Formats: sequence, C-alpha cells, structure tokens
Amino acid sequence: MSQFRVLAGVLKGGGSPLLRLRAGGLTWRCWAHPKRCCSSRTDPLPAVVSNSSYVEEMYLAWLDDHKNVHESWDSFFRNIQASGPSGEAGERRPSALLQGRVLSHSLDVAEKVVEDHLAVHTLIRAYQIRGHHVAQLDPLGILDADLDSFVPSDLITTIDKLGLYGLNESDLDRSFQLPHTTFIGGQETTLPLREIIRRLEASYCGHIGVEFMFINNVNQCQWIRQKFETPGIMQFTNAEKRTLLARLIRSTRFEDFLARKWSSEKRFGLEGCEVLIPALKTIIDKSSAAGIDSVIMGMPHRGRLNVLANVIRKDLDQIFCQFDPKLEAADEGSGDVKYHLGMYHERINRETDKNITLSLVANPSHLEAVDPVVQGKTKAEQFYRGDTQGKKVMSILMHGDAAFAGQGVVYETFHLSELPSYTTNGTIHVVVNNQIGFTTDPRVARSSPYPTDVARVVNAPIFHVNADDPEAVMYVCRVAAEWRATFNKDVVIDLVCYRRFGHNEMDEPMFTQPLMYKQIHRQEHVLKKYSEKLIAEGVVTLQEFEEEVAKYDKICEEAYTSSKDEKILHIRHWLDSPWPDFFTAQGEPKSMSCLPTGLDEEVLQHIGQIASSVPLEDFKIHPGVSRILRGRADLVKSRQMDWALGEYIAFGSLLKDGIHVRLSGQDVERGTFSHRHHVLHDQEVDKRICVPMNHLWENQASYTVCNSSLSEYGVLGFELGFAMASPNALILWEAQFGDFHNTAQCIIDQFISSGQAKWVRNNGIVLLLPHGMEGMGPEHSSARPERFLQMTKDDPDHIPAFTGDFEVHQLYDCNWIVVNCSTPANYCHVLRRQILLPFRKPLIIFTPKSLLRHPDARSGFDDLAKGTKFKRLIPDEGPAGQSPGQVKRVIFCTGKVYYELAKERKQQNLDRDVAIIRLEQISPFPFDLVSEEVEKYTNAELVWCQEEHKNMGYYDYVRPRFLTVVANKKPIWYVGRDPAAAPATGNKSTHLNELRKFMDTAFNMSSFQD
Ligand SMILES: Cc1ncc(C[n+]2csc(CCOP(=O)(O)OP(=O)(O)O)c2C)c(N)n1
Ligand SMILES: [Mg+2]
Repeated sequence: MSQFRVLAGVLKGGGSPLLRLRAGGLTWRCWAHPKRCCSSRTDPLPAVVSNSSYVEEMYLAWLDDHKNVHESWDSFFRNIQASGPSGEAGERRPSALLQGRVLSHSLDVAEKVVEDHLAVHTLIRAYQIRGHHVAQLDPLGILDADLDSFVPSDLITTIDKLGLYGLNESDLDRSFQLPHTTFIGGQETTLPLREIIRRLEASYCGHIGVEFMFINNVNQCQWIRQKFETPGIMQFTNAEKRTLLARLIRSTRFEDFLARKWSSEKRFGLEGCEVLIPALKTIIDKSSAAGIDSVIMGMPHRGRLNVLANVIRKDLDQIFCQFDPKLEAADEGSGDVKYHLGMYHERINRETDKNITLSLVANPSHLEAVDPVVQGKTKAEQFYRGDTQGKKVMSILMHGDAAFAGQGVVYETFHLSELPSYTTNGTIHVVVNNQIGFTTDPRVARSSPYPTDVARVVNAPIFHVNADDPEAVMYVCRVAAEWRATFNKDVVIDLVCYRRFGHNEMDEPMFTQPLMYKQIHRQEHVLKKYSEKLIAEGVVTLQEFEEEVAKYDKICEEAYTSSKDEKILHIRHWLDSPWPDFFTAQGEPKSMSCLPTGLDEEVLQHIGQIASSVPLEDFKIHPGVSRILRGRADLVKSRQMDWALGEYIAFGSLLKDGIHVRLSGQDVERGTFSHRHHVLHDQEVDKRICVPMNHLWENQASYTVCNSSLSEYGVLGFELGFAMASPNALILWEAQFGDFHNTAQCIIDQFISSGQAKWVRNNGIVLLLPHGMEGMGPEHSSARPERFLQMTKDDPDHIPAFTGDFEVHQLYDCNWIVVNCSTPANYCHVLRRQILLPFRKPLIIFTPKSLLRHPDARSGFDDLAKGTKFKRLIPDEGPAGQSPGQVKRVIFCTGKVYYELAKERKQQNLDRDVAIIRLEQISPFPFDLVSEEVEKYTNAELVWCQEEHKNMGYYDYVRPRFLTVVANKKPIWYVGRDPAAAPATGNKSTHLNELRKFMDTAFNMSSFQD
C-alpha cells in the first residue's frame, strides 16, 4: 500500500518526467508531458495532474458540457462529483472557490481515484494470471482441471470480493481508465468496473483457461492478451462452423463404425475427445496457410486410428483390414499392433489448396518415448531443406494427461526445444486430457496442478480448453498455430475432456471411477450438442446434418467391403520415413555388397593436415590444444594415426562424398577425454569458434558436432529421429561414459534393437559407448556389452551358409551391429562401412578410454590405404600366427584387453605358444573367420578372455557360438573376472589384483588341466 501513497504524493507535488511506480508487481509509466498542460480539451487526463489552472479550465469546460472534455477528464470529474458533499454536484463555482475548495478536495479525491485505478489494474492482472483456475474447463462439470476447487481470492466471483481492492458495489458503475496491458476495452480506453469484470470473466473464465503470465517476454504476453481479450475476437463464419461440424461428424462416426463392426477389439477410441480431429486439422490448415508444407507428428494410442483416417487420410480399407485376424504379413519382421504403426502421406490441403506432407512416426507402447524421435526427424528435415527458421517443416506432439505429467522424457524433450542444434523452432503440443490415466485419478498421478505444467519451464503458453466447446477448441488451435508461426516457440493445447469408455474398449471403468462414469453416462455427445447449436443458429439444417452423417457412414461401409479383398498386410505401407532413392521400388537394397573402405593417400594426408591446423586467420587457440595439434601433425608426418585422427579421417572422408555427419552427446565437441577437439575456441574473442572439419573441401557436406543437454533418453531419441530422415548421413550419439546409456534404455530396446522388425524401417544410427575396466569404479567402466549382445537376433546354434558376400548378408540379416575395435584404422573403417553398406543398421561401438592415448593403439596410414577394409577379426600375425601348429593356446578377446594380453605374453615369453586373436565385430558373429582361425590352430586349446566379470561382457554371447563352430567337440575356456553384482570394483588395488589374477590364468599353460 505504501507505493500507492507514493503515487498520491507525486500527484500532489508535481511529477518527474518519467515515473516508474510499482504496485503489486505492476509497472506504471507516467509521462508528465509539459505540452499536456496547455493542450486542448480533447486531450486525455494526464497521469500526473500538476497545474491547477489547467484543471480549473477543464473543470469549467466540463461543467458547461461534459462532452467538452476528453472522456478520461469526464470520468475524473464524475468521480470527484460522486464522492463530493451532496448538494454541490453540478454547481458552477467561482474560480477561487474551485481552487480553494473543490480543487483541493479534488486532489484529495484524486488520491482515492488513483488508488482505485491501481486496484482495478491489479484486478485485471489477477484475471490474466489466475483466471484459468476458475475457467469452466471440465465438460463433465464435476472435476477441477487444476485439481483444486479453491477460487483465488483476487478474482471477483462475488461482490464482497471487491473489498479486497478497497472497492465496493457502488464502484461497479464507475468508469476506469484501462492500462495498456489489457485489450478488453477494444476501442474504449475506459470502462465501467462492472463491464471490466464481465469482460475479464468472458476472456479468462469461460471455456478457455489461458496460462501465460509466467512468460518472461512482455511482447509475447501482450500478443496473447490481444488474442484472448479483444472483444468479439472469437468469431467463426458459417462456412467455418460447417467445416467444423463435418470434421466432428467424421471423427465421431469413425469410432462408432469401428465399435459397431469390431465390438470386442481394442482400438483406444477417441470417444469423449472427438474434437481432437478438427483440432489437429485446424492447426494443420493454419500452419499450411503460414507456409508449412511438412508436418511430423507423434502420438500415443488414444485416437490414433482416427488420426490416421481423418487427419492423415490413410485409406480406410487399409485401416479396416488390420482388424482382420486372417490377414497374413507380407514383410519380414514381427510387425506391430495397428495403433503403433506410422504413416507418411502427401496430399493437398483442402483449405489452402497447397501441398502438404503429413507423417506420423511409429512408436512403441512406451508413452512419450516418441517425442524426441519426432523432434529429431523434424530437425533433420528442416536441416536438409535449409529451413533454418522452421517455416516449412514443423512437428505436432500429442500426449495423454497422465503420461505428459509422469514421463521424464517429456521434460527432456522440452529442454531441447530452444537449443541451437536441437530446436525445431516450435512444437505444437496437444494433450488429450481425459482426466484419467488407465484407472488412476489425476490427484494421485501428479503433484502439479495441471498435467501441462512441465511446459512452463520453456515459457510455452498453455491453452486449457473445454473439449465440449468445439468453437473454443478451434479458436485456441488457431491461436496456437499463429503463435508458432510468429514466435517459433512451443505451445500447449490442453483439451480437457473425458473418456467415454474404459482405458480400452474391454475395460470396465465403473470398477474404479463409479461417480465419474455415472456422469459420463449422462453426458450428451459433443456432436449432438454442437449439431443442435448450429441447427438452432440456422447455420445448417437437420437434413443437411443427417445427410453429412449418412455420407460418411457410406464411405466407411464401402471401405469395409473393399478391405475384405485385402489378403496380405504390407507393413511397408505404414512406413513413416521412406527412402525411395536409396532402395529399389520394392524397398530392397540395390546391391548385396560393400565397397572397400580404404582411402587415397592424398585424402588421408589432407584430412590429417586440416585436423592438425587452425584454418582461420588470427585465431588464438589454447597452448594445450596447440600441443595436441602439433602431436597430430607429427603423427601425420610419420603416416600414423591415433584414435582421434582415425575418427577425423572417417568423418572427413564421408563429408567429402557429400555425407552429412552429425555427432551429438554430452561434451562431444572437445570429447569427454579431451582427445577430440573438433571445436576450437579463440582464447581472446569470446564465443569465437572454429570447426576445422568444416574447412576440408569446397563442396563438402556440412559437419555438425554439438554438445547436448545432459540427457540420454531425450538426446538419443532425438538422434535416432534425425537418422530416420535420410540414409545419406552418419548420425552418431556418444555417451559420456558407456554405462549412462541405460537412462536411454527405452530408445535402445524399443526403437534401435527392434525398430526394423516392428516397423520395417532402416536406421543407421551409431552409438559410441566408452567402455573399459580401468579402475574407475563401478560406474564409468562398463557400457554393458552383455545387454546389447543379448538383444542381437543371430542364432547361436546355427552357422549361416558361407555364400555370396557373407559379411554383407550377415549384416543384412541382423538387427544391429556390435563392435569393439582395437585400432584407430579399424574404427575408421567401420564408420565408413556404415555408409557404404547398401542398407542401414544401427551400429553399437564400444569405444576406448585409455587406448585413446596408448602408444601401441595406433595404426599406420597403410591400414587405411585404398583397397583396405574393416577387419571383423584380427588374426595373430606374430610368431604364433606364423606357426599355428605349435600353438598350445588360442586366446580370443575383444577390445582393450588385447593390449594387456599382448604385453603379458611378451613378458612371459610365450609368443610362440599362445596366439591372441581379436574379435572386432562381435555381432553378427563372424562365424566364417572364427572357423578359419579355429581350423588353423588344430592343437590348441581355445580360451575366451575378457576383462569384464563372467556374468557380463561378451562371454555368454560368444560361448555358444564358439561351441557351434567347433561342433561342441572342444571346450572354450573362460578367463576373466569372477561373476559379480557391480560391473567393477571401487578399489584400485582390488582392480589390479583381479587383473593380475586373470592374466596369470590366461598364461598358465596348465590352467585348464584337471
Ligand atoms: C512408459 C509407459 N508406462 C506405462 C504404460 C502403460 N499404460 C498404457 S496407457 C496408460 C495410461 C495412460 O494415460 P494417459 O496418458 O492419460 O492417456 P489416456 O489413455 O488416458 O488417453 C498406461 C499407464 C505405457 N504404455 N507406457
Ligand atoms: Mg488420460
């Protein structure tokens, strides 16, 4: 209140040119413009009244005729009059009296007027901030969308609430100047309090609850206020209303049709939120009008078939035939249930007459997992089309209320929305908020008032809307699309609705929500309510309505009849990301071979030279980085490479061939282990950077290397989505340490390992997982190879025929490739092979830590020379390999332990007795090469050695396959750490003891004798 007093004092004592007075968080800017003092009578009341003769002049003019002065002066004098002693009102007074009594009295009264104005402004602001809490959002009228029946005390729901503001009932008819932070006045600058409250109630407390005042940007707040406060702004033409009705008919009758034909099938119907279909169509229409020609969508189960049929316009017979249990699958793979499949469709948008491509990304049951995938795919499309502002390509994500509030990946995805290398320039989120999750009530399913509160972290406006008011829904969709087109930021539409049936059509909701469902049974269908409204308004006739219903029912019946002709189900027809030029017309690879992955010497030299230089002038790098670059230059001179250079050569050579390379993950720019340094930082100019990889060749593809947010689930999902968009890109995600991949387990299990089988789509994403037991403790050690290997689909008991290009055929048949390279050259080869293959498979690479700098873990340029290729297995090339007949023991291993074994063998002088063979590609298991090796060492015992614990690592995977190779005629002995619960010890000395112990076993030639 003290601030109010300050303002009154200023009013009495004259004003400064610019006064900023804060009242309850509200900022008033008052300009005491000198000109105003001698201005015309049509001038408005200045915020600071300081010149008594001016007031007098105005007062006298007003007494002559109230119309003589500006309406604000009119309001001012009326207020003074109303509050003055009775009998004086309207009396013309001599100037002295006016100055002596009326005016001084007026100025006293002005204090009250200002207080009242401030109060009214605070009231307006209260509605803007909290109006949504009392909006009528629940179509059932029994629940509170914000989980709280509390009515904010600063909203005028009863007359006595006026007291909070120092106002009373008699003030309701007083006019008040409106602040520039409201649009409720339309053309009016003042309104009676009664009207102010009425308009605020209409804007904020009707069927739309606008939550936006937390947004930090004033212009954005003003934009929203204008969209929801301007009187009469929510207008629809009759044509728009008819379109809305027609869309509601389709949405409703589609579900009715499915329910009639397949009453005992699960379809996760949309009943209770039929308005979702017209809502999406409005968003798409408006976005198409704004220039968007590609919309990528992700959604859960609820209403998915309806979206496919009525938004994407998948042929109805294709949808209906999915219900036929006799239909046989034509494609390889396991397929998926009908409400998970994706879709891609190009069509003309009827409202705008423009082409539009709509795709719905296939998803698993795991709710919200598809969110980052959709974002990645959208980003990729924007990137390849040069659509840097997202003016052509956009994403829409749909959510259930329980999942939106409960799943952490929603938060992770929101946090990508404003990051330069991850933003899709605004996503429109639509929540089907049926106020229940399976059988669980919201009050026990979330701690936030709304299911949408997560969106507040990125300053996304949230439009809550009663889904039984289709016009209100269309309006918020229109505004959301305009918001996205204007600000390129996320926005949320919260469709507050209900679920007419159980979680699925087989469920009984009365078991758990009896009262809610009693109300739902009484609830009139939205189509009925809206059609009656339009008929009453004369927008359509009953006959027209019935004809429209009959027309759509007929379309469904005809499609049903033709769906019976479908004998075979082509999952291929449900592809969300087709790559037409990459495959043949039948979707097959164009060849079944892979070119060698070696390179010309000049390419190696050129990349090596750029990798060890700073291609920008006057760019001062850190001395430590200088040292690293000098080291690289020395390596290049001696035609050698370390791990970082091998990677550089892989990326650089692919860029030369027009392949986009994108490396994303935590701290990937420098590299967790400070070995990479793909982004150089000027030590003297803040934020000046140089990415030498983008300075390799004139017409090269671009290289994106981006430090990500600290998320695995969200970021890996995003990169998987990015990799979906094009086969001509190498997309890599690197975990900080390999074990952190498990917070993205859902993406790995549900999309990467099984995606092709379920959705017949290829994906060539590469996972770089730092792995190795180096005494760093239980975390930071194991990337859990056992898990990836357990999920491979190659048969341990069956050796495929060694025909054709065995390597390529085996890769074609697998669900993913798992490698652990021991040399930089092989790492480079496998990355290049990933692109040179005629199909795409996910590639899991266990990458080293200490090997990054290990002097033995180097390759010569010759290992990458023209004609060379990836070695799936590296045989023993030393004395043992040269005289295999003499060898007593063959140790097979993979990765870093090779160097420890080789060192130990040398120390124990066993170079002739023990062969060490490296399995570089673990899965698919190189049966052909392993067989060759086993046959070569006829007299040797076979050992698998790993540094991981026995119940981890590779042993469980390789053991049955080795036994298959030797037809169970020989054992394959285990050497490594004992079984354990934790992947590694936290004690350095225990770690070394364990290593010593298994090294002793590996080279004790009597270890396996009875
Ligand atoms: C990650 C995950 N956990 C659990 C489930 C099992 N489940 C399927 S639907 C559902 C309720 C979803 O509620 P909501 O998000 O509100 O969507 P609605 O079904 O109400 O449309 C649950 C828990 C799932 N599919 N995914
Ligand atoms: Mg729900």
